[in-house]
Amino acid sequence: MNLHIVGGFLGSGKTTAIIGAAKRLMASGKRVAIITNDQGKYLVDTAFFRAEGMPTVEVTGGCFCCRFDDLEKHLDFLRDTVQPDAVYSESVGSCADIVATVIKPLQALRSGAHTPTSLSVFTDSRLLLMRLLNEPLPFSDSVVYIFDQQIEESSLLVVNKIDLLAPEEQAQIRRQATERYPGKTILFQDSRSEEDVRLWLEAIQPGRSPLPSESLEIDYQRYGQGEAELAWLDKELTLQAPHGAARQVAIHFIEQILGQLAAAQAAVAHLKLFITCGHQHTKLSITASSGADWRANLPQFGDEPVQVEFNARVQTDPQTLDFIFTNALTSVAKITGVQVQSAGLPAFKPGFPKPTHRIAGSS
Ligand SMILES: Nc1nc2c(ncn2[C@@H]2O[C@H](COP(=O)(O)OP(=O)(O)OP(=O)(O)O)[C@@H](O)[C@H]2O)c(=O)[nH]1
Ligand SMILES: [Mg+2]
Repeated sequence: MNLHIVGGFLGSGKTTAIIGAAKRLMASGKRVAIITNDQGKYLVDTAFFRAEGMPTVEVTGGCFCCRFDDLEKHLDFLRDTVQPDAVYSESVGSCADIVATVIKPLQALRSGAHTPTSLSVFTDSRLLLMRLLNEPLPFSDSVVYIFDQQIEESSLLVVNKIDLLAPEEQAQIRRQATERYPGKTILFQDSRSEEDVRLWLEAIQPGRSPLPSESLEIDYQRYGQGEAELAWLDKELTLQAPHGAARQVAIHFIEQILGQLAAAQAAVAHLKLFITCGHQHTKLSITASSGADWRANLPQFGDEPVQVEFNARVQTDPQTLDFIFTNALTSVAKITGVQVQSAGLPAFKPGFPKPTHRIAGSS
């Protein structure tokens, strides 16, 4: 059972790449399983993987590092039930220090029963290019610290969404990243391209890309501060709109949220919606570097109730995020003929990271 750990910042494209890889492997007769991971409880990614027919288990309520025992239990469970050829474990996008707290403990404990095969760290090429050019990212210093630390600890770095850069920017990021990270294997990838996913799968074959041997020297105060500056909200909505109006109502809801977040100067790390209507399902993402093109990904819905799983990871405080969400719901409920219900827990900020194990130094 090959275990591939997939890390990297919120919205960088981890789920997209895993879906592409898993589909490719499943088409060739391989068994694949997924482990999702999140600080929250109702995960859009889990719903999405399951809707794609992929056996998926989840580690919730904290990163793999702080929920290490749950991770091990899930690995045992998958090994004994699904018996997959490959497991993809997607870590929380605000998680760093994976080498010391996940990779090395998996190698060292229980005689390495679940030694990982690979660690890929994803980064959004548009954010990385800004960082390499010393342009400010839309996040606080502590959140940017997490972004940097994730890259720092990688030995296989996937510079993703390369298709969203202009040709001259692509040349620039290839040059700059290669110069800046001489010791790393770097893939410049479009995770929606079958050919690029094939190349990633090749790069994570057993023995192809050695795991990092060096644990980070990381400042947990700054790391914990960055985590605490991101508020998280997970909700489930049911929306009933008059004939033909559901898409417009969904657009109104999202526009309300985005407008209020912008007014509060709350930077979006990732807004994710998994929308189901009858047999139709759609995943919609808005990330730190998205433009306004998200509307194009919303299909016309039928007349059945629209179910929405909603995950928000935003640089603000939980009260503001709750307030904005409630306002948006109220605004939607005022539209004639629309009924909307929501369930889920209040917004929260992740607790200080307390890894179950931490193995420092180099191996
Ligand atoms: N153009 C383009 N879009 C991409 C690529 N990879 C991912 N995306 C889009 O980026 C958005 C976020 O992708 P996800 O795969 O959900 O990102 P993630 O890293 O799993 O996000 P979290 O789980 O929240 O940390 C989605 O709208 C994807 O369709 C890519 O290579 N090119
Ligand atoms: Mg994801």
